[in-house]
Amino acid sequence: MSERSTIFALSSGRPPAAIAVIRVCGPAAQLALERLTGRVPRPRQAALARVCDPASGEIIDQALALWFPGPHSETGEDMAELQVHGGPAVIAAVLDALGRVEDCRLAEPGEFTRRAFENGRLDLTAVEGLADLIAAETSAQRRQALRQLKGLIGDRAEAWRQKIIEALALVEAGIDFPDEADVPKDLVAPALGAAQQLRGEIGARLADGGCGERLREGLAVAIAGPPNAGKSTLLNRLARREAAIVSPYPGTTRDVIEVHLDLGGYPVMLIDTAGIRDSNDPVEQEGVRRARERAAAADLVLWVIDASVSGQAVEDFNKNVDKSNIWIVHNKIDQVGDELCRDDLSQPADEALTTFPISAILGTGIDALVMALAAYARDYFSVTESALITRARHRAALAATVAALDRALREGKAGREEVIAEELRAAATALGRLTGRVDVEDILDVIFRDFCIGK
Ligand SMILES: Nc1nc2c(ncn2[C@@H]2O[C@H](COP(=O)(O)OP(=O)(O)OP(=O)(O)O)[C@@H](O)[C@H]2O)c(=O)[nH]1
Ligand SMILES: [Mg+2]
Repeated sequence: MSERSTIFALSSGRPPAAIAVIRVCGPAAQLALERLTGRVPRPRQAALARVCDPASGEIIDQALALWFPGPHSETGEDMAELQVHGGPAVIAAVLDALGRVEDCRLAEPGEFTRRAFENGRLDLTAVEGLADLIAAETSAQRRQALRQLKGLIGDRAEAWRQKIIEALALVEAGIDFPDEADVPKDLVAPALGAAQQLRGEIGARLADGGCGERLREGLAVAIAGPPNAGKSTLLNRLARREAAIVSPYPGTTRDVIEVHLDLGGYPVMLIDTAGIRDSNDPVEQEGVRRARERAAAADLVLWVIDASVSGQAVEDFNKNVDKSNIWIVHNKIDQVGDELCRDDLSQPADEALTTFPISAILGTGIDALVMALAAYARDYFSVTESALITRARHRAALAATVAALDRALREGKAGREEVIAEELRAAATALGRLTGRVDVEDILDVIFRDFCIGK
């Protein structure tokens, strides 16, 4: 530990701001405080401090200084914090002065959190929860991230791992006493019983429809339909900004355009796509291919048709899509007479389809559509409060655990203890990877790289 360098960084947001928080972590944190402020405040108590350049003695700023001696700090190491005035020149001068203290250097992205992980203050799922909390854009995302940070999946995985290790110990005890004929069977049966129960528990968690991951990324709502129906106008209206180009020429949108929305506290990713039609233009063809692909993969499709043009049908882009996941949006109702509009909408071609009459240009009917979308998101996410899995990484680790438990169970009571033990060990290792207890060096860089500097 003594060889460790001391890191520092601006931990608060982009300057200028009223206050900027600069954190220092590592063995030389105390020295850095002494050099810059002349003293070390009492642990965990804010103290007024004059921050000076150690070389020239020039006063840089009047600040608040805090001292968190390890191991009872966020990272588990000695930490100092300076709350200075948030101007770029003040921050630059303090960082420059810190850089001249022996063994101190600027932190890499996520390096504070990485130290907290290495010192056992956070497990890997909590680290991911922390990253999600910083990135959370809606209240539902914030709640999910906080649950994960506080150990919802990490603690559960660790408890499962302990049970597997207990089962493994039973089987291994059986292997150690091969001469006493009765012992192994007596030990293996309860071990397999425990494995069976765990397999059921973890399997149930895997069968959650992926809503935890969806909450991180947002519910995918694709806007699709024939060219010129007003899809991009609708996207802009819902996003309340000009995110997509609108023009009177059919075939305007080519690329897929994504906009993140907060609908009643739930995250929705709205996807505008190219108008679907046959075309000779290779660029448009590619746009149409992507449009079909995104619509087929979306949770909900808003199929937009021009109400002033008759005979526009809904494309059967995916036979597996549930009808309730396609809503028909009759746009441009400002262009049709009252009567025609009412006739059209009271007799939808397919009774099973939900329809919304709107004018994307005037905003007519948009409130009803937004309310329906918010209700859809709320229903979709109503089960997420109990969702454990928020990332593909978690899903893969739990699936590997279940697969290993299945192999152990297949071996059965009459099976070879060595094989059962081996599979139980594999199950425990898969769970250990989830929380970062075993050989995860390869994924650490990937996880911490997503953090900002100063966290
Ligand atoms: N009158 C009227 N015109 C609209 C309405 N919504 C869109 N438009 C017009 O319809 C034309 C096409 O609109 P876009 O939003 O570009 O249509 P699109 O479906 O995205 O078209 P592509 O990207 O080519 O597939 C533009 O001239 C819009 O101004 C509406 O509610 N009423
Ligand atoms: Mg468009």
